[in-house]
Amino acid sequence: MYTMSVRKKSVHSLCTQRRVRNSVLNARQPKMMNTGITFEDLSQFARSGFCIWPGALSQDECDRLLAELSNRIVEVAREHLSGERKERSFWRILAQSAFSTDVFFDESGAPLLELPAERWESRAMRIGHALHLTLAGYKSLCTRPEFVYAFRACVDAAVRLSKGAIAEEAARLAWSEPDEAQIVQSAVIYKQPMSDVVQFGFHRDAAYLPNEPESLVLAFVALDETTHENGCLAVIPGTHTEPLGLRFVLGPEGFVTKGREPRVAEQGAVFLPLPRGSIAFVHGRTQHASAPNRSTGPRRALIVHAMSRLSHLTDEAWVREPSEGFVAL
Ligand SMILES: O=C(O)CCC(=O)C(=O)O
Repeated sequence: MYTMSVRKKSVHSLCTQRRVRNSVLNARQPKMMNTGITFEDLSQFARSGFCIWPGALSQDECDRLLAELSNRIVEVAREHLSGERKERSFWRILAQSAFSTDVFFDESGAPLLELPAERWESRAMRIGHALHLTLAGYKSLCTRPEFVYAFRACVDAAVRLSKGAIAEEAARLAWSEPDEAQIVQSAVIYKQPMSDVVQFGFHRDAAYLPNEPESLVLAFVALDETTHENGCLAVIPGTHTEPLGLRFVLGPEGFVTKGREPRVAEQGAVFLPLPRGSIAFVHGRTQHASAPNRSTGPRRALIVHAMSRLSHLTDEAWVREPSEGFVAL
C-alpha cells in the first residue's frame, strides 16, 4: 500500500498575507487583463513550481460540471450494459482515450454488468481524456478568458524557465502578454468515499507527457473541497527546477519506467487543501502526490494539462498529437 510522509504545512495561512501584499506589488506591475491570478501568484509559480487561484469557479458551476459528469458516466454505463461498448481494461482504454470521454471503472467488487447504470458512478475512478472537447461545461471553462489567461501565463512562465530565464524575469515577461498555449488532455480524477483505489505517490507529470521545450503545466480544479482527509494535493516546492531523468512510457500492461532520478525528499512537501472551485496550477516538473480518500464523501477534481504552442510532445508521451494539432488555449 502507498504511504506518504509529508509535513503538515498548509499554504492557506500564507494566502491571506500574500493577497494583502499583492495589492502593493500589483500597483508596480503592468496589469494583465482578465486573469484570476496576480503577478505575485505567477512569481510564486516561477519560483516554487505552483500557485493557487482560490474561488475560481462558483458553487453552481461546480454543481453543473459534476451533473454533466454524472450524465456521461450513466451514458457510458448504458453502452456497456447494451453491449455497444465492451472494453473495460484500464490500460487499453487509456491508450485510445486521448480524444474521447471514456470512463474508467473499478472492477473489484460485484460485477459491474449486474449493477443498474445509475450505480456505476460509485465505481468510477477516472473520466477522460478530452472533457475540454466533448462536454459543454468543461469546454466552456477551458475557453473562459480568466482561466485561459491565468493558465497561459503559467505555461508561458514555464517555457521561459526552460529556456534559461530566472524566475522573476520569466514571471515578468509572461505576465503582460502570455503567449498562446495548447491543451493536451483533460480528465476528472474520482476518489470514491473511504476508498484506497485512487491515490498517487510522488511523481512529475512531465514524466508521462514529456515535451520540448518543456512547458507542461497542470491545472488542478477542485470540484469538491479537497482536504487532508479526502486526499488533497501535496507538492514539493522548488522541484520544478530539478532535471527530469525519469519517464513513464505507456505499454500494453501499464506505464513502464525509463531512466532514473534521485530519491524524492518528501519531508519538504506541503499540503494544498483547496476550497471547492479553487484551482492549483502545478509546473509539469513539480513533484506532487495525493493520498487516498478517507472521508465519507467523494473527492472529484478536474485535471487539465497544457503546454506552450512552441512545444511538442516527444514520442515517449502517452498522448499522440493529432495531425491537425491540439486545440488552442
Ligand atoms: O487527483 C489527484 O489527487 C492527483 C492528480 C495528479 O497527481 C495528476 O494528475 O498528476
